[in-house]
Amino acid sequence: MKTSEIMARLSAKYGDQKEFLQAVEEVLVSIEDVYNQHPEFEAAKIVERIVEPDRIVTFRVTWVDDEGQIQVNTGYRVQFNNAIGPYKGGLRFHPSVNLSILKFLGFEQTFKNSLTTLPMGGGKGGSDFNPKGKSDAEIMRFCQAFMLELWRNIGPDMDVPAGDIGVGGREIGFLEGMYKKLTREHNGVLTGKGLQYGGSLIRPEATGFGALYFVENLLKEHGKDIKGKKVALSGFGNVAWGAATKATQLGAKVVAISGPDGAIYNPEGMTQEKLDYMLELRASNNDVVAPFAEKFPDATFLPGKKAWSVKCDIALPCAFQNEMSAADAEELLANGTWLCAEVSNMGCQPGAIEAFQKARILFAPGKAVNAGGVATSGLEMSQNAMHISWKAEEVDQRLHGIMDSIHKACVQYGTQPDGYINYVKGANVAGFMKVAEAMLAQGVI
Ligand code: 2IT
Repeated sequence: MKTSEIMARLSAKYGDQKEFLQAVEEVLVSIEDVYNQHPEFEAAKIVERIVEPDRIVTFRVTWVDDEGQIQVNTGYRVQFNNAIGPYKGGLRFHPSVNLSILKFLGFEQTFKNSLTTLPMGGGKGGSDFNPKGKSDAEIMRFCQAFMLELWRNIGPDMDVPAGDIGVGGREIGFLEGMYKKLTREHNGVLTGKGLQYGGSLIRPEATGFGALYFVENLLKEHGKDIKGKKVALSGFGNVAWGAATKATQLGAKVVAISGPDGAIYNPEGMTQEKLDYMLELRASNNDVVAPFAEKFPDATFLPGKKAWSVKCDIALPCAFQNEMSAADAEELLANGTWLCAEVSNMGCQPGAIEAFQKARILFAPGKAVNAGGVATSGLEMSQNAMHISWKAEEVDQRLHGIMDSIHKACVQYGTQPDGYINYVKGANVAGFMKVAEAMLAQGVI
């Protein structure tokens, strides 16, 4: 297998799918030499097969807004690969959603889910619907219309969607309600459900908590400790909140957070009141962090700035794909940052990763760092299948164990001859091997 040849073929076919091509190239570059030591992979055309989703479902979503106007959106479900378990992955509701983004996310999800140690395949879906400024009733009608089409394609042993950007507990509730109405089955077909109807404790916190458990492992591996370290993070959604909460609990100081309108310089770190306010801001649906500085006088609003302009030890992008550019990375490096852990999916542009790796600082990719979210979804599936619910401590302990094993797998497959751990390579190779071997075992399908 030659990455350049596969990429040339994919570019000719999907030239406009920039994010998808970016995600594929990152994985292929990492796995190329290991792959070529396995002639059985080459003979079975594993790479050619793994870069094509099993199938893509596209549908029209028609709904009526509060003014009585008919609105039309596009819905998708990309069922990428089910070699190791049912398709599993979130739904994203955001105006930027298109096939390139959902294919990149579904592709990443396949390897991420493989890393979790749980039997889950990869999928992703969503819509170009923009939840910003919509009333609860509009959100409900949209979710119902979306499920009216999606329901035939999902099932607890077939495909289990969850949340992603723009889809949280409220949306999962409306989606579950319509699924139940249509099928008359309450079977755990979605994860991220409310606790009253089959949800798992710790699921809302899991992505951010898991990321910090991964960071703890990474620091320990390098003889370091998180206590007293300065953390900068982006985003003020559920994931950023979970990361800020756990970082603070572990003794780090979250000195910067950023949203679309600018950054907050927060030299005193977080308090419970500030963490709660992060959630409040998010619920307001206004997409701004500026009010944070008005409410807390020890914090300063830096209009139009990113969190990366604040001096920190650890950078945690928690917002969106490609949110960190090479220039951002250079700014962090110049300020002495020595660890960057991607919490968002593909949060760093290739130039940023290159800059971090060239500077030999610690860098870990999203598919390893943020896998705690989907792993806890997997634990929600297990609880639903057994018709039981575990205590928070039990879920947290399992999440901890899973993040430990993901870190271990990265070290096993990513340690370079000079001792530097290439976590990108480690995560990609470890995630790939399991899926490839499962595909091989299952024949030509
Ligand atoms: O990117 C992700 O891993 C998620 N949005 C969570 C997916 C899930 O099925 O919980």
